[in-house]
Amino acid sequence: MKLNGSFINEIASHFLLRGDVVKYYVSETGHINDTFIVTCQNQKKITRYILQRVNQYVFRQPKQVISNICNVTSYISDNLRDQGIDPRNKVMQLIPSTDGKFYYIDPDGGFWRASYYIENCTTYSTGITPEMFYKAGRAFGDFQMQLSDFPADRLHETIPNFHNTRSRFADFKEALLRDSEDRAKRIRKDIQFVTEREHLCGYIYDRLESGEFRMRVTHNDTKMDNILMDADTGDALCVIDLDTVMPGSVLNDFGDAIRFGASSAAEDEVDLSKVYMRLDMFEQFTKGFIEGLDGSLTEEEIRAFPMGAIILTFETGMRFLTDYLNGDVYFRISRDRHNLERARNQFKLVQDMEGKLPEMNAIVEKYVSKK
Ligand code: GN1
Ligand code: MG
Repeated sequence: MKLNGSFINEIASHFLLRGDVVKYYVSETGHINDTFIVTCQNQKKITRYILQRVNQYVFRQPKQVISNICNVTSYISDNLRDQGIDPRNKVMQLIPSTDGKFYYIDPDGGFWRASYYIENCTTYSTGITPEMFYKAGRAFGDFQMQLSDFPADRLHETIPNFHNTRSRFADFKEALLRDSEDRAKRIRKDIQFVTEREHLCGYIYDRLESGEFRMRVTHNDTKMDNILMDADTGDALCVIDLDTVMPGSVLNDFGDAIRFGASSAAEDEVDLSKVYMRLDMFEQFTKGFIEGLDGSLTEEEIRAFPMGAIILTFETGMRFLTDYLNGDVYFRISRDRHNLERARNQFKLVQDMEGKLPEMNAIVEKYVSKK
């Protein structure tokens, strides 16, 4: 079905929104779900909302995603209220549907949800300053802290083995073996880059299994554009995109944030001479993240931050390459070789981080004693 104005109106009418839709636009950030920012008017009052169609190829059990979000957001909101803090604008809030659920399934089977749009905020993919990145570190650290006592058994695993790098490697090998689009012959070097690094794949999971790293409740998608920053003060207000909140290692959140935010270039920059990791950004995020986690990190976890950054970047590059081999079925692309370009960009970053490992280690060592 075509997603035109009247269709969006129809979807909106199934949620308890104030007023009628007067306009909407499509948000281009995010590679997975379809996102619409809709403006509603009730007499003179204007309210904006986010309508999202959940990608059901990626999220096979979308109701479980909704259940996780409701659990997590109400838990954090209650805690904030207990501390005398108003949770509005600090925690994302789903809006009920007219039949008392938090989702609506359209006649084509499309799975929709609605939430408030937090006004006067900006998200950043590029142009991030070290100061902003420090604030993002605090916000992601703080987010994890707020969930430190959350009963993990109440969470569904919305995407099984999401950050299990070993299982991501197995997916890559399977895609390579199938080579359904006959693309492998063009990317021998990229394939070699991945296979040479198979030994990295167990780094985080082995330590989680042995108990060396604590199993925590983590966000798992800590891209900089998943934080709303106050447009006036630049303060980090609210962590969004809670679709993948699941048990995991602290390194998932640390590493993914560095992969995206400490890179000198966008995730799909094709001029690889522009792609490297900025140590000043690495340091600022590390500082903020450790402060946000407020003494709950172990020395082993902090010392593993640099490897976490390398592994999460490697894993993401491998996921892009896997999707390229599979014919671009997972990540949304806007040009033919987009996933291949993204993969090469991530591999360039991995290489650069490998070279900067001693400097990264020296930075985290400074903070081990301050934790
Ligand atoms: C996807 O939806 P978005 O763009 O925030 C992906 C992340 C990747 C990221 C790479 C559910 O996140 O895991 O790191 O793209 N989300 C899912 O940009 O797979
Ligand atoms: Mg996401």
